[in-house]
Amino acid sequence: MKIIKVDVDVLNNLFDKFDADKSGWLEKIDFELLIEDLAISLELDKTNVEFKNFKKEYLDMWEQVKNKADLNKDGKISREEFIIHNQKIFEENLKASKETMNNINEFIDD
Ligand SMILES: [Ca+2]
Repeated sequence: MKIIKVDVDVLNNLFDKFDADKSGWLEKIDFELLIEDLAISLELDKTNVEFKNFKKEYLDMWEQVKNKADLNKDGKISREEFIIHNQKIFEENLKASKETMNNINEFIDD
């Protein structure tokens, strides 16, 4: 049986992509830059209400991720914190899938 593990190389690449200003940390500014770039590439009007709402939701998401991943509470996510956070999510998802499988298994058994 092959044991699935989270791919650290993929997480490192993701971190580099999210780190829009290449500071070595993930901060709110990175998410702002990403969303601004997205608006430009999609040729969206940045004053558009829908875009503003989308941006707000996106930045709220950053706050939620930050609250969970920023282990030393310095307001930014280091590469290590990013990898730990994603490994945790991966393991939680794996555990949830396993439980679902077990439930289905038991259900069919009965
Ligand atoms: Ca931190």
